[in-house]
Order: sequence, then C-alpha cells, then structure tokens
Amino acid sequence: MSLTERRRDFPALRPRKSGLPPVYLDSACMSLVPQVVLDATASYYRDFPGCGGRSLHRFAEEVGRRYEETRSLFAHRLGVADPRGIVFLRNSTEAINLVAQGLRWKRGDRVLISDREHNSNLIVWQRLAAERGIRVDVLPLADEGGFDQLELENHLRKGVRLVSLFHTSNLDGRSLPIEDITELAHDRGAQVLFDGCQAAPHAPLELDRMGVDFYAVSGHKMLGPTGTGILAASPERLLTLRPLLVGGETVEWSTLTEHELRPPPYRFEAGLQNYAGLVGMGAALRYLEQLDPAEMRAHERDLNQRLTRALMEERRARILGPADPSDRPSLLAFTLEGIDPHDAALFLDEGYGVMVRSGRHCVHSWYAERNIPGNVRASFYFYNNTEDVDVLIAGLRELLARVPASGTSGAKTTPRAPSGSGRPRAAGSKAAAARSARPRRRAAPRPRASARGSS
Ligand code: ALA
Repeated sequence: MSLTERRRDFPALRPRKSGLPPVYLDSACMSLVPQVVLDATASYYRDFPGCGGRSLHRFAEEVGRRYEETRSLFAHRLGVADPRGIVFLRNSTEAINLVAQGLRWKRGDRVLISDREHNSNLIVWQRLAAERGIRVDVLPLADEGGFDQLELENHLRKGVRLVSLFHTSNLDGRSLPIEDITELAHDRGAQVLFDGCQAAPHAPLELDRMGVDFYAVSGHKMLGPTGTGILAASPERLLTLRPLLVGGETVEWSTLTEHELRPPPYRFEAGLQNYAGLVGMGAALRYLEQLDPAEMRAHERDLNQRLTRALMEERRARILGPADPSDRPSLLAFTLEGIDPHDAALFLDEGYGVMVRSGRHCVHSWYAERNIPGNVRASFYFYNNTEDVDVLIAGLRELLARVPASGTSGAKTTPRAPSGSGRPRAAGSKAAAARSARPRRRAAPRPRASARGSS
C-alpha cells in the first residue's frame, strides 16, 4: 500500500460538506489519528475498563498487559533495550520538567540550550536559574549551514552539567547530530537531554547505541491520543531523578511515617494512568512499525520540495532555516512580506480548507530576538499528498495577489504583541486589509480529483 493510500485510515481526512477533504498541514503540532488508534482507545472503556496494576480481576489484568505492551513498543521504537527505561507522562513538556525538577542541582551548575528551543525546554531552566541558582548558557545556531561543533566544545569547556536541545526543530525543521553531541558532551562529563517531539514521529531511533541520557517524546505527534508522552532513559539514569509526583502506585509500601519508592519507571507514574490513551498509543506504535522510514522521509521531502519551489518563485516569500528541503523534510516555515502570519492562516483555512500553523510556535524567544511577529508553518506527514501542497500553493498565490506588498499588514513592521496577549496581530488598517482579503467561502476551485490520492 502506498503511503498516501493510507489516507483512508484517517477519519479526519474524509471529505466534508464541500465534497473535499480537509488539507491538514499541521502535523508538527499534532498528528491525525488512524481508525485503529480510535478503536483501540475506545476498546479500553468498552472491553476492559479496569485499574491497571491494582485489582486482580480480568479487566485489570488486561489493561496491565496492554499498558506494558505500549511501554515495550515505545522502547523498541526508540532503540531502548530495557522497557523499564520508558516512563509514561502526559507529553514531552512533562518529561523535560521531570528531568529539570528531578535532578539534584547545585548553585552554579550549567545547562546548555540552543537559541531556538521550544518554551518547554526554556522556561523550566529559567525557573531553575531564578530559584536554584543554576546558569543557563545559550548555544547560537546558524540559520543556514551545519552544526558548529567547535562552538559546542567551547561551551562544554566551561563545565556544563546538562546539554538540553531539540533533536528536530519545530521552528525550521532542521535536525541536530545528536550522536555527535552526545559523544562530545560525555567526553566533557555532561549529560544530554533531547526533545524528540519532531524526530520520533518520522523515524525509529537508537538511543541506547548513541548513549543518550534522556529523551522526551509526545505521543500526540506520532498518531497517538493526547496525553501520551514519555521520558526515555536508562533505569540507572532514572534512579537519579526525584519524582515530580508521588502517591498511588509509586511505592512498595508505606506506614504512617515512611514509605519506600518502587523502582523506575513506576515511581514516576503516580495515580490512575491514561489507560485509554496508552492502549491507543500502542496501536499507533504498531501502525508506525509498518511504515518504511526511508520511504516516509523521501515522501515528506518531495512534498516539501514542491512547496519550496513554489515559494522560491514568490518574491515576497522568505523561507526560514535551511534552503534545501532535504535538511528540513517534515516542515517548512516562511514569512510573506506584507502579510501577518495569522491572517494568512485564517485566509487559508476559511478560503481553502488548508490548516497550517501561524505565530511563534512556542519559540517566542527566537522571534523576540529578531523582532519578527511570527511566521506560517506547513508541516508534513506520510498521509499528505501533492494535492494538499497544490491547494496550499493556490491559496498563497491568491492571498499574495489580493494583498499588495506595501501599505498592508507587514511582517517586518507589525508590532510585537503586548505581553500576555499570546497572538500577535497586524496593526490597524494593515490587519484590516489582510482580513478583508479573506474570502467568506472557498475562493477558488481546488485542483480536482486527478491529483487526489497521489503522492
Ligand atoms: N506544538 C508545538 C508546535 O506546533 C510544539 O510546534
């Protein structure tokens, strides 16, 4: 079965009232969910709605078995030999928080992050700096070109305790050489934590072989239900972390004055767990196992190439990050001169049924440094096809034609959002100009069936 034939497995891609399927290009935020995952999730409530690990009856036994099966599937996907190195959490944000708040810090300990980390891998360290006196160093990354190992070594020489970086960027789609980074960090006595949210959905990993200390993943970006993240680490590394929460299921025994924690991973999984979600996640991991990662990568790169070429023909479009889509296959972030990114996203959704993400993608710090209000981001997964890209291109062309470059909402001139407002908006008449360009219904006929279902 070709990758795009698998579109049939995704109920959210079914044609809507207009007769057309939605164009979903926001999988970097959250992937769609195949029917098998929906069925597995529902099967928990329908067929074996028990408390895992507590009761001895058949429902509880079944959920316990499925829960551990999902743990083993995650371990297999990530190349972790011992499933006890997989801790179930809500998402990668919680996983990073577990490492940040779980390690025992000394004043002056250094953490090294990059200049384009998601807030999940930034705010936690800022808080530790303010409250516990750690130091946060920032590794600048070039917008183009490879990873600068010398710059990393210069930082490591200062005595870094933890290097905490994205694996694949949600901002510009590039990946970091995590094996080399791990080796360099270990040579200097530092541990590594990678945010694998944008990498794990696209390929299996070999974390044990690479010696990665901690790796955070969100299941909702890899076909799973929401609330199904994990932290991967060796059980020995996990022993160095203080649990964020304790309570039911985290202890071997307790008296009125004492308790003994269970070994990892159970000491980190307090209270009744997201059994339905994790049973669904097991189905998601089994589904992913059937896909060829090389084929997936080539397919995503080809879609990205198609959009890249179209944008390169547009004088007002500027692509963020590496020029070559092979260096950022799963996503493409861009600005359109004179058009506010949120206006562009609304125009595409309302007029063309195209869903992209706009704004600062939870990497506010990077945009603030450059005084850019945000950008538009299209992200690809194996279920996207060329028609998706062509509809997006048609929408962007119409938007550019409707909103002239000058005298309208300008990416360069749009003021930064007042703090706390969350969504940057284009100012006054500029925003109005872009918004008035928004069609009230589908503005242009979408390319029809010939491309549908093809890759
Ligand atoms: N949800 C975040 C994004 O869309 C990570 O990039």
